[in-house]
Amino acid sequence: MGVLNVTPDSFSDGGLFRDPRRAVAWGRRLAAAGADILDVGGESTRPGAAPVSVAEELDRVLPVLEGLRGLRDVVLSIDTRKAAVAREALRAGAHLVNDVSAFRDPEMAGVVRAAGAGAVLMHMRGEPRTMQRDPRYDDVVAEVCTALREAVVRARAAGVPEEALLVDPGIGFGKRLEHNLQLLHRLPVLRSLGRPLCLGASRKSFLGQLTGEEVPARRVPASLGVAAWAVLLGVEILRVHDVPETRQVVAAVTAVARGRPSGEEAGA
Ligand code: HH2
Repeated sequence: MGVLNVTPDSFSDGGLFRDPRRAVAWGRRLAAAGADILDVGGESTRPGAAPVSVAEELDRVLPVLEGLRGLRDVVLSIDTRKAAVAREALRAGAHLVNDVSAFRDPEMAGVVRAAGAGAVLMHMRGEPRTMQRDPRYDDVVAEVCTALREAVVRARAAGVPEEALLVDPGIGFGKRLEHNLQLLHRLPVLRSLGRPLCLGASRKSFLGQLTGEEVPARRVPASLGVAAWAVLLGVEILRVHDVPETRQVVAAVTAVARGRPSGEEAGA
């Protein structure tokens, strides 16, 4: 999943793609570099980010989705917490709703159901503006797992089929360094949810804490290391800024884990 933020303030690519033509061109490049999904977002959810109105968010994302619809073999995802934004984005060609609040908007499940779309349910404790103010857990992995299990149950009760749902532990969303590391270390526990896993660790600040690298765009090596770890532990969707680099990692790591090149039968 390639990240395509059409925002002035995203932590890594903020301001790069305010012109929809540049955003569409970048989306095409990500797709050509091997992204299966393009995740278009019009609201930054970085710690401390200010909320954006529905009108402003739609103004940012609709021209980009319209410019990208029809790209062959690419799933278009809308990264939003607002049902009103998701509804219009699905009409404009999106197939998947990536909701960092896991359907807190009471109308979101209905919008996803009506469109027959897929959805990523991500764990976030609190709100972006305040979520990094001293988050605490007794057992972060168990608590994230329980919250995601409940989110899946609620979505199903609202009529969204289970097959349409993916889950994401929400690295950096209401979590300190040790929480992020525990979640990554114990990723297989999340497999008990029985849904495909999505993970967004790319360039995030915990990698800056670990490496001392303050510039997000220079955290690519650390991001790739985490991508390799996640693939080996069975994560199906990696949400990343650096698509060609991550593709290389996935190709190498999956072949080594398999012990043979792709396409060859076992024992060949
Ligand atoms: N992280 C961000 C945004 N959306 N969605 C999922 N499913 N998982 C994530 O970890 C995730 C996400 C934050 O990163 P980014 O979009 O690069 O920055 P910003 O929120 O500043 O726009």
